[in-house]
Amino acid sequence: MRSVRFDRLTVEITNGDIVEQNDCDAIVNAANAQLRTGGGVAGAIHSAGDPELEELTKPLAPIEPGEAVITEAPNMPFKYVIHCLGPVYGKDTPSDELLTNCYSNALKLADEHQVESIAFPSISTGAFGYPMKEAATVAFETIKKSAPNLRSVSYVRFVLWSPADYNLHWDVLKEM
Ligand code: AR6
Repeated sequence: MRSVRFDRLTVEITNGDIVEQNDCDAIVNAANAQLRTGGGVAGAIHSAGDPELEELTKPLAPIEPGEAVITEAPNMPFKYVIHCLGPVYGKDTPSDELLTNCYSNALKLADEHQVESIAFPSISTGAFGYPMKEAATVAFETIKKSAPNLRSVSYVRFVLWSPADYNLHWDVLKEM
């Protein structure tokens, strides 16, 4: 794990599985518009919890690219799951603006719910095809820009699925 500080916010990166970040108050889902289970992160989160999670998300769907909604986290060690719909790269445009909205909306929702620590996956970089380095730049720039406005959130963990993704994210983060 490596970390940097933006104002009073600590941003840490780690290699691992989003559903194993048991010490965080909230985790973020790289969701689909229907807020159902799926592949990748959405599949992992919905199978880690129980079917009640889909019952909680159903009335909130569908959501638009860039939007974020919050639910409790039934049978998981977190207080909340924040579900974000990332842009399909090059199809939902402008993709960089929509990805920015995901991170800023998720952080705002977390802060409104008195979340202190939150774990993000790399939204849109799997099934939705966003190039990893560009996505990392958008993510960290948005987190840095949001930092001065956060009252409750003091810790952000960025969880990368592979060592290669972790290294690439550190290359981007250390330049900030
Ligand atoms: N923990 C952390 N990161 C993960 C995990 C995990 N358990 N699993 C995959 N990743 P994706 P998207 C990485 O496809 O691109 C779903 O089917 C993965 O390597 O989960 O936003 C939904 O239903 C990649 O870097 O999300 C949607 O339809 C990143 O997490 C669609 O995919 C995001 O991959 C959303 O696509």
